[in-house]
Amino acid sequence: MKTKTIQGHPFIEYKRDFFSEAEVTKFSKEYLDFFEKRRTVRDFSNRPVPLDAIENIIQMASTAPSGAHKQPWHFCVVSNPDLKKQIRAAAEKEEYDSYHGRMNDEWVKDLEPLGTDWHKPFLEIAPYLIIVFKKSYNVDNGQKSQNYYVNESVGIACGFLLTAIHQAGLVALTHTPSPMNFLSKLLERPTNEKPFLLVPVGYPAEECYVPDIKRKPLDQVMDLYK
Ligand code: IYR
Repeated sequence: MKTKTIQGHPFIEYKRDFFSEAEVTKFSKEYLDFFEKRRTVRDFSNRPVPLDAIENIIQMASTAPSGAHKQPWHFCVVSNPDLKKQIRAAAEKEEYDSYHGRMNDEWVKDLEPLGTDWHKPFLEIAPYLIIVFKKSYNVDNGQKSQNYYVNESVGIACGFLLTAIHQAGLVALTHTPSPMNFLSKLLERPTNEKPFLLVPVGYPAEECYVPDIKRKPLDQVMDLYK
């Protein structure tokens, strides 16, 4: 393996397998078709999922790029039924308030096609809840250090997480209970960590329904500047 030194730091040569233009087009289309099948799911099965799979999925999420390679994320994996019950109760309390006055009329109307309300049974039914925390800064041996582009970095890691879940043959929900600070308390997280996203993961229920909604076509999400 070829190596060199830049600004006093070691670099290693990086090579990828070469794919032709035809292969690149074919692979990207296959990937598109596969990800067109991803749906956000609210009807979960309680069927067990191997912990190994969850660990692989989180390791995959942790391959995401991040500001100055600080990897400013932490993933809490909850399978304990009592803890899931407490998380559900706290989330439903916040969501009840959100649906009864905290969200404005336009917001509530925009959610109607998704069929959501303040009830969150999936928080107890899904075998695993992955709670993603962002680390606004680090504390190592009492020493504080900075992180950079934390929201961008953790957002990308969550994208990788959802990708890995779909690849594994499982389903997920990007749940956004608001406010989320009850998660810091229940999971006893340090003050440099803030909850970012709650992702129930599992198999879909045998009878699982998703809203009949369409994604924007390419011409509505892309402009080409040639
Ligand atoms: N946090 C609420 C409302 C909600 C918000 C978004 I953005 C959604 O895509 C769906 C629901 C809830 O989780 O029910």
